[in-house]
Amino acid sequence: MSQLVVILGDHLNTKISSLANFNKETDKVLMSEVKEEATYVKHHKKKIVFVFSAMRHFSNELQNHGFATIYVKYDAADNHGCLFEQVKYTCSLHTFKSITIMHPGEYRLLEEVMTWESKLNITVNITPDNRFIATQTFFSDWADGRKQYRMEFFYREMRKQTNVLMDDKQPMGGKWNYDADNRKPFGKNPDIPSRTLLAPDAITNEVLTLVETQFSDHFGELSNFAFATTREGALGVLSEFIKIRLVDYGQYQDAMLEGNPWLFHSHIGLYLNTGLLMPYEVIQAAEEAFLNGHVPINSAEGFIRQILGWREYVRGFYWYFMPSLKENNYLEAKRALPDFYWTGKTRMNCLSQCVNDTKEHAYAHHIQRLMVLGNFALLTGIEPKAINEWYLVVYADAYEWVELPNVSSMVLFADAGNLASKPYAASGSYINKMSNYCKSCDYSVKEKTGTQACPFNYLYWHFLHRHQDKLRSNPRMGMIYSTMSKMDQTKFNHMLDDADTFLLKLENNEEI
Ligand code: FAD
Ligand code: DLZ
Ligand code: SF4
Repeated sequence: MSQLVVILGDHLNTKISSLANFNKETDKVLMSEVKEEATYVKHHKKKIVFVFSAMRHFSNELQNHGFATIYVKYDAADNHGCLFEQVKYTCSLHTFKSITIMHPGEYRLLEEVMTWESKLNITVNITPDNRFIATQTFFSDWADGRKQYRMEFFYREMRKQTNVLMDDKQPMGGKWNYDADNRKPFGKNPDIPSRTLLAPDAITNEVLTLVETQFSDHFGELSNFAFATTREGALGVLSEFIKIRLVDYGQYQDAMLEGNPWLFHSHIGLYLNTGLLMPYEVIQAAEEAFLNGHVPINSAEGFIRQILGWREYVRGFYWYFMPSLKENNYLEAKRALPDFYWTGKTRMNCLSQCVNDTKEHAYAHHIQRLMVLGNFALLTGIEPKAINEWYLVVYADAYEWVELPNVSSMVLFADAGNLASKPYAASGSYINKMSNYCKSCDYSVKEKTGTQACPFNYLYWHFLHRHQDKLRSNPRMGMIYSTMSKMDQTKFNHMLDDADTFLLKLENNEEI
């Protein structure tokens, strides 16, 4: 009697825990491209191409390694449209003693998988998700009893546990964090290396045609698809990043540039989140580059912190706080999502640039997501469910376990500070300092009031003013509220009026 190992579209690695006890004589793998997973939100077209093509390549790799694999294409006659029906159908054709599946990345799917045993009357083994370094128990042991759950302290524990960038028990270089060196904007005509571009092969071309026809109403552009779709390709992207861009990753981590979202970032989030790359091998590559003297400590540490710190932390945070995490709305935000998040049509150049990058590439880097697109959602009070869904749709690396903590807890402060010590709210001057967007904007970042003034300027004060009951007592907000209380009242009221006018325009779907 054999087992059926169900492999999900984001579990694409031969080292996944569900394959650990696979018997090549008796067992079978099932992978299926199903409508339910491709449309539970209307994912960006490029994300679907990436996932389906990577699934097809991985299934071929498994077969080449002697794993008997049943692969169900999206347009196959026996495609049942959802994972459960596909598993049920497969079980009706073969005799399996048990089903094995690695712990799904999203809560909704875990809940669903947990019903299979009783519905199918067969043992279902859920094996631990080993695409992460920390277990869920490690996170909950760390989190239990804490009043605050700051990433920085979790990250230090992870550094100690893994001995990464450690000199005995001390952090290499003497500091845990080199962020102070990592806030440099670009000068004029910066020399930016090109990102790694991979031409689609025959498998990807077939999927491109499928997505073009079956998902034509989804967001995003399909042209110039250049993501890796195999582990080998993803390792190539990683290696080019370590060789060419990591050296400047640190200093330009927060910088933004019109027409180029890629910059010195690694562009590997989608590969980590589908298993094509594993986090520890990425961290080791960056640590080695530092130890060999190829990159400075601020770049190596800054990059490693994103993966060993933030990525591990948000995944632990998600499972620790779900399902209530999804319901948080501390600031009682209820605005509908403005149309420009889909169309890019707004006179606010920073927003238009970031939406257009997203539409074209299914990618925008962290500061674009946080300090432009997120900042606008925070300041204008967009309803958490609407903006969460947008983020889950538009990025090729988006899965709820990582998207939800970043959007609800980091961007929207919807959990009243479990993740962030204060809201990441900023006026136009931050965007102007870190980008060249303002140079070609219809609005003037220097003006605080009036029809030409940058909307971020008055929206920022409107936000602080309308939420003062909830935010004033926050120790990290004391200085800004003290500045607010010393402001010229006439000018301040003018800003509030301008913000009200702007919000009304937004409400009426007028162009902003
Ligand atoms: P790099 O800047 O090169 O960073 C390296 C890696 O570190 C990333 O690939 C990622 O795996 C990890 N990382 C960095 N920051 C974070 C973070 N805050 N949380 C978790 N991992 C992190 N990341 C996703 O993987 N999926 C998402 O859906 C997602 N949604 C986000 C939404 C918002 C509002 C914000 C502010 C951030 C979001 N992030 C998300 C985190 C981050 O923006 C992306 O991981 C990053 O931009 C991916 O590009 P990169 O691979 O070039 O990253
Ligand atoms: C993202 C995705 C997409 C677009 N399609 C599929 C699919 O057809 N079949 C599948 O097994 N997985 C897919 N995935 C990945 C799942 O949505 C993912 O496993 C869950 O969101 C949990 O992280
Ligand atoms: Fe954005 Fe304001 Fe700068 Fe325009 S002026 S690009 S709206 S920050």
